[in-house]
Amino acid sequence: MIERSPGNAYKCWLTYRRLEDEALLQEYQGKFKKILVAGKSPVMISIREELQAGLEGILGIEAVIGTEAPAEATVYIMKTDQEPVNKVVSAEEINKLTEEGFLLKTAVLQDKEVLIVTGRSERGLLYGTFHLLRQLQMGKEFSSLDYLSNPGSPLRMINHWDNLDGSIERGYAGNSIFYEGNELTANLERVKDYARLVASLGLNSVVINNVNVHQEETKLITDRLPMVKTIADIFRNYGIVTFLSINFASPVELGDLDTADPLAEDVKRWWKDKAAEIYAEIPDFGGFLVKADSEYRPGPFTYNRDHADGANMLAEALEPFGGILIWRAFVYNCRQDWRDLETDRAKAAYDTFMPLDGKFKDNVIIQIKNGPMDFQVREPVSPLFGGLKKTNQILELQITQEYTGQQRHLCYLVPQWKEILEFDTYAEGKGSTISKIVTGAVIPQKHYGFAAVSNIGNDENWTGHTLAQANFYGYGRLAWDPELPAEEITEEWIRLTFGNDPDLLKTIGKILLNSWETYENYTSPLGIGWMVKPNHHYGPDVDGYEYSLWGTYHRADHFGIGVDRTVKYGTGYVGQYYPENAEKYESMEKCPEELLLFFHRVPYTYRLKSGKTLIQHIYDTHFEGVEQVEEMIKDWQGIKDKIDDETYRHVEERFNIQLEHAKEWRDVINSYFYRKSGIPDELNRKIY
Ligand code: GCV
Repeated sequence: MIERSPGNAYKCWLTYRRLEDEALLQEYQGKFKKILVAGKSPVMISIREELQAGLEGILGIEAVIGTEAPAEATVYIMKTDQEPVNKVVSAEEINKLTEEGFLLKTAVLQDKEVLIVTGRSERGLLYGTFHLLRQLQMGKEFSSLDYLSNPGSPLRMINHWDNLDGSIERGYAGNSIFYEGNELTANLERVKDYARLVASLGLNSVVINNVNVHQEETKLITDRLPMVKTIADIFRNYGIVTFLSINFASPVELGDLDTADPLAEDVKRWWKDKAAEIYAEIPDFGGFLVKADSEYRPGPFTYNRDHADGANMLAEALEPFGGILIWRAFVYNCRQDWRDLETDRAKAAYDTFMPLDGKFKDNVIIQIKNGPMDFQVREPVSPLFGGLKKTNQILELQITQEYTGQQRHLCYLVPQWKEILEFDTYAEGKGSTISKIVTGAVIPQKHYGFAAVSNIGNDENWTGHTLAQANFYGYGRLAWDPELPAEEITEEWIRLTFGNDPDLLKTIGKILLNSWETYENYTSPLGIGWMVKPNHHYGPDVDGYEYSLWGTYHRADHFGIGVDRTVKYGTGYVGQYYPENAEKYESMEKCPEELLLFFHRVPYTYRLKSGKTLIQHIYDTHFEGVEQVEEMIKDWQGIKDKIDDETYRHVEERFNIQLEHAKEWRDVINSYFYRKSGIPDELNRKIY
């Protein structure tokens, strides 16, 4: 049985377990005894602490780590311009390094072979150190090393939907790690551990409060600023920049003005003063994130102004301090009449923001959810990506599993994110993938990158379901390098979390990599989404959103199901894509089948490429999904002896819940469609 003492789930992928391979252990022990970490700044201290902990855990040694070269140092962690590393790093290598990148290489210094971790900035060194520890933990080769890595995007961000009372909107892993009862948590050690997890993945920005900014959170920019400062001080030591979500109506809600009109001079002045006050306390403050005119949040529409007016006013206040203003594109009419067949929520963001392309200041970024609706298990990619050509844009993903099983079900999202990243927008011809857009390679942008809604809470294991830690890990790795294959990320996570045993790699890898498809199979079919229970979004309720205000309809009747979004006959949403994609989506035959019901209204008797009718496909996938969960449980049972008891039991428990709830999904969905269509299952299975 593998040693993984109780409480290790807390350490996530930074468990720093002792290497199993004796020979390797001895070889490494020799190599990592004496280390130079050149510098005494807070980030360099973090590097030193991390190394100490990592080497003690992985190698069982207490390394000598000096700020000046200890005699016979074999590892040097210093910037490219520092002696003696500057002697062995070439100009070419330095040129290849971007501000936050790192280089790990073996070199000969004073006749000795040494390992160098270098970069242009302390952040680069921090990321290089975490990479080094990862390699050690995975038992990688350290001779003739020459590995240079730069992050693909400058902005690699986490958004917390934490409220000051300690609750988390769409949080499934306990309460906030930051706040309790409208005060800062007493457990700042945990905030530091969180910063370590974030930095270990190369993530560099965190928004510390919910985009729905209520009364208490509005005060974060005034009375409660000291709380922000405390968090920012911890984050800074790990190279993390702190951002706040703000309430657009703050000047009114805080009682200072009677308007929040973005063009009013006193409003502009108010925000400028606030920005100055924040930067006086937190000089490296990142900026604001804003949800405006969305789901009852205030915004510029109240004053007959547009979103460029709103965003630019705030951006101007932040500009003198180098701050950025992130403005969410999640704007739609959340009071739609379900009888209104013209309005299509999917079109809303594009319709709102396209006319404003080129009107935003260059420190404004539009944050766009991956799909046009809201983080469903499957959606097409938002046409705003690459649609906007003169506007900074970042991708917003959701790590927290709001619609994907709420961390009770396993739904590993890296494969979904990879599909999104590989989607070709054709914005500048073939190859204009999302991955290239978020790394600034398609459209000229000053700011680009990633944001994702956190799945972290104060549960011992951070994520509720221990295997959901892989989602946070996977997001971080993709934000660093969106080209990384899903399989590689998955393998890394398993090695770091559970060890290097090939059985574990194979079995947990299979479980994780199939879990998204499994979840999709037993929930809502072919891209239609929204068959969840309203409000809390857990469990099946096919018509839960059908006659409501939210613009989320499947339009099922006894002939068929789906929304016609074609240009020719439907809502016209398809026309928001570049022609190469529009042509595909417009046609029922060419439309990727996994999105068929998103784009088309399809009769139950329609034959899919598999030769099956739509109705038979719905029945089959739902039976299959449950069988896949059963198989997942068997696979997990097969590695019982290789997982510590606590983790084994915890995951098994969640899997059993998942199985019960998958059956519920299967039966509700199949019965619904059987009753609507009257068409029996060809295999005569039990449908109620
Ligand atoms: C933070 C969905 C969620 C809301 C969330 C909103 C958003 O509607 O259900 O909880 O609010 O998205 O992204 O702003």
